[in-house]
Amino acid sequence: MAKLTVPEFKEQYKNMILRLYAEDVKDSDAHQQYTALALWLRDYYAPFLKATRQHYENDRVKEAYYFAIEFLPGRMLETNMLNLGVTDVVTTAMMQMGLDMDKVVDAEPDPGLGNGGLGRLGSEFLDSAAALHMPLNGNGIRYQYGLFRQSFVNGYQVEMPDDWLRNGNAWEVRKENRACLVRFGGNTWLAEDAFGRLVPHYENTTDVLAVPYDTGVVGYQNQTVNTFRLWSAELPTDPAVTYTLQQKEEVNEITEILYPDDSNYEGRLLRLKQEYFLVSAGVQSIVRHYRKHHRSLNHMDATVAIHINDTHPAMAIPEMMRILMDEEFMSWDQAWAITTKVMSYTNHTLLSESLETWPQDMVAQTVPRIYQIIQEIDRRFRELQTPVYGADRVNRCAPLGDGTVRMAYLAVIGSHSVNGVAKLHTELLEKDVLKDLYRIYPARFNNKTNGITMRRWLQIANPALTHLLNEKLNGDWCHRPLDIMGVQSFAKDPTFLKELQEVKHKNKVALAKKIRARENISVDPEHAIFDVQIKRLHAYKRQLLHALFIIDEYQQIKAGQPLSVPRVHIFSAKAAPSYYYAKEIIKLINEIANTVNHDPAVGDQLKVVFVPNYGVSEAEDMIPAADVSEQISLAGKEASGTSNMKLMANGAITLATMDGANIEIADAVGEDNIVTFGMTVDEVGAYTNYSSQAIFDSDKHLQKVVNALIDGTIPNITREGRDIYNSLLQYNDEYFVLADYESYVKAQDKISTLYQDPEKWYSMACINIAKSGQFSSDLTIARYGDDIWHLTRDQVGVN
Ligand code: GPQ
Repeated sequence: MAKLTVPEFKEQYKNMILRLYAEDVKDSDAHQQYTALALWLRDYYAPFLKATRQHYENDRVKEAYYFAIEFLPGRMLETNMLNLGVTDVVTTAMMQMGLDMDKVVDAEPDPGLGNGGLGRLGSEFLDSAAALHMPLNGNGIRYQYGLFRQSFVNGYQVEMPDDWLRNGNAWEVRKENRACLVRFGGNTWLAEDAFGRLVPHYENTTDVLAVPYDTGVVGYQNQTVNTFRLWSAELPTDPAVTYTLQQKEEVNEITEILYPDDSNYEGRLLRLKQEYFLVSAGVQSIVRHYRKHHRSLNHMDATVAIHINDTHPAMAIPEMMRILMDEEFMSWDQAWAITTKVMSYTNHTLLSESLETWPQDMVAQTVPRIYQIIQEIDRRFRELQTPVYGADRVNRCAPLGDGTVRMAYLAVIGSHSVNGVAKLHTELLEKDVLKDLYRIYPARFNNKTNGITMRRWLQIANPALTHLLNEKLNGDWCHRPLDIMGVQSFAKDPTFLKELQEVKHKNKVALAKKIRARENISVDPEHAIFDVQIKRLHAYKRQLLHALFIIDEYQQIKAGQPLSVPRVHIFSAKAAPSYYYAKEIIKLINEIANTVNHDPAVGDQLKVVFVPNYGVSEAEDMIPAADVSEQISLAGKEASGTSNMKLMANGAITLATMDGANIEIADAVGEDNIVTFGMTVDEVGAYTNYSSQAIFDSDKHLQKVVNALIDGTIPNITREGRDIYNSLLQYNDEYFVLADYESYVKAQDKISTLYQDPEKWYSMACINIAKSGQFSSDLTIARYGDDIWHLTRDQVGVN
């Protein structure tokens, strides 16, 4: 293709604005400018999308489908321009036309179709797969309302609906011709047909039309464009079928909202319907597509892989069995052999409250045929395994138990591969959460440590650092992430370290400006450490530990001892609307901020900012400006974490417990380039008689800090302060905040000391950047493709 020129682009863009809005560019507003640019980009990659699709089909390339109830794609305008290699031409042309590119970028809604790390990981994987020319498709739900928009009123979280589709979505294409029917409820029974085959009969079902909306996933400058498909629930168009008003509502609500709960299982009927809706539509469309090119389904695993991202889509297993048996007339054994070869599963948690278990009667009523199949999976599992492993073990890990369907067990039994998301996490799955199934199927278990896409987190979010890396590195680090390692040779080069410091400074100035404009808080980018904790608000992630330390610093200042280095503590986090305790922590931090930021005795020494409405775009603003990355979960609770990797790649120093992927970060950078503290998993496990009260009683300093929750030091937290105080003392501090406090303070002191030696600090930052390449999701997804799905792909440096 001939290289696009600035005049050509201007011409085409003006035409696009004219066709869409019958206006001149100069009269258009930012949203129109954004939409026209997005549609122009869509036109631009359409031939690549078509060619990619044709290549996969004509060459019978094996394709994988990543099923997930959440995705967090982030804004797509800038990444698509980058990936199509048109950023320079477009930005130059837009500037020449007098348009403000920042406003155009900001006009794009950030699709909040996920809660946090789980959804974001899915989107990073799609980006990386396309970059490697790997045939991976996304399959999810097109929620009409994304994750709530968060604001604060009097320090309390307020949730507002996220009507992200209000102005349409320029990237998606509705494909009504690819719709499927999904059946819910009613009765089902098996009866012989004219050929003597047992086939299911249905009565009184509610049928829902699943309509797909497809978005292109543009590969990095490689002409690959994969498909990201989101399903929307609608009323079927068959005029013979009538629906009551209530049924109509029931259909429409299936894809209306995303459940705003992160890592917390809630057994609500609507969620169960969402899960089945996603898998039924997805599996049906995969089988239908496969059928176009193949006579028999016997070798489906040679060209199809289905990935179950956490247990939410685990009903893909019985749904595949249903289609193969009921519609393709296969025997159970034939169908099971194919299903288990096609399916694979990732677990993302160690928390017992996140493990899905659906009441059996709810499943039986909502998806009766699927329930029958799960019963048969359970029966056969018990029959086969009890003689070998004994009734006790088999009872503990069968799909049905305690009146529930145990989704994680179903997922393991019906898949050929089960992976955790960090080394420690996989080990703990094998040793603890899934130990009985590990005993039965050891070969299925494997680790795939999470990763991040350097395109969004460096090339888009941090142009200054990208520029510096481009200048210093000979290799093509954008295609070969491990080549970032090359900057390590500058770790002792004072000129480079100065340049790195200037990059960080520039990013801190930019963030300070945004914080000033949006939150009306002045922070000092010149002298202060930007200490950042951004992630969902969860007791196990211990934002409280960080908050207590701020109280500690405040008390120190009030006692007349200035801090050795000024600090800006930056938080950003949404709490599930029903998570009372997490919301109390938000209120606490906001009131600490209020007190500290307005106390003249404090001045610029200490500032606290809680950036509202955390999402992908907010992360892109904060991560490049961070000096310190707070990864302080209680050891054994965070499966992996991924903000730890993004912050490291941007030169922040990690302040961490030995949890999740922090351990692998520590191994990569070495102990001199990370600050770790706190109990290890083994120490937590061995701590059988923990008494937070005893720790409190023996530590005067800690008493003063914790008492600030209830003694009026922080105003306006009478109720919250008391509840949090009680959680720490009366309820024995479930997440060992007090046990780790002293070691956390020491670690923070170490941070302050290190920061005062800029050469040392930026040398550490340099090593962190250098070692971040191994956490590229390009490498991670290549491993999924090689070990689990067996896909073809382009090379991605060494792996
Ligand atoms: N994670 Cl089970 C979520 O974001 N939501 C969930 O519902 C579950 C897990 C996270 C997990 O907490 C992080 O440690 C991981 O880094 C992330 O998934 C991606 O694997």
